[in-house]
Amino acid sequence: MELQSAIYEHWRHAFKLDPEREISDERLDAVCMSGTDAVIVGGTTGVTFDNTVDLMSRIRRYEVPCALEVSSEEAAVPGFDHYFVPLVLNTDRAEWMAGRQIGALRKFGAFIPWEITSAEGYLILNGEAEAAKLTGARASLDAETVTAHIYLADKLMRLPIVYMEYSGIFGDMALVKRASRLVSGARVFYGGGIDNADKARQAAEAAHTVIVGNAIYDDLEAALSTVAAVVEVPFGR
Ligand code: 1GP
Repeated sequence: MELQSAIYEHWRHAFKLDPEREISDERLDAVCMSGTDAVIVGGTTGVTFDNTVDLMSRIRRYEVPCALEVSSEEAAVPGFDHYFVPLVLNTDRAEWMAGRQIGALRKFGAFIPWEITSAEGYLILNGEAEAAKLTGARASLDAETVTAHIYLADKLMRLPIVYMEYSGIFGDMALVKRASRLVSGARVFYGGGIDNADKARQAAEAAHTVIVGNAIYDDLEAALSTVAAVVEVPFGR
């Protein structure tokens, strides 16, 4: 199976929408028509089959590629262009790295559209993020330990994506840039605290793919400005 041709290979910018949060048709229209490369549906808590189907069917009115980050087996909804399965790498709680995934695969493994499904090696680097609390992530890692996690994800496990997650705060771009230089096969996704064009530009210089979440709900105009900001930056390792 060839993962290199996966649709996310050329994504520079993506918006992440949380099925648990309300979004008006007007706002959703602005997000889907923004010129972003993709819309990712995902959230840490309160993601259900019903609210995921509902959001997917609304996004489906647009041409923008739409992916689901599957964080619970109940919310695995058919009909997306791509599926991401997060594996949290910096937690001691094995259930978040392989436990829950194994439980879901025991039941649904034979029915999963593998050609459009990819693992994401998550490094959760903001201890205050919901996802860090939920998974018990060890978020305060020094640069050497982050590097070791990148080796683990990219070289040993050959995961197609390393997701450096700072959700809620703007992260350490030097660290993200270093990760992007280290990887040989993986794409580095960056998400966290991007709420203006300048931060988007900095993230675009550091990561392959820049993901904007909260700003959609907090300041839509600023969120929309991140699309052009990211697209203008050529990514150079
Ligand atoms: C969340 O990485 C995304 O999973 C985006 O983070 O919500 O802070 O933009 P923000």
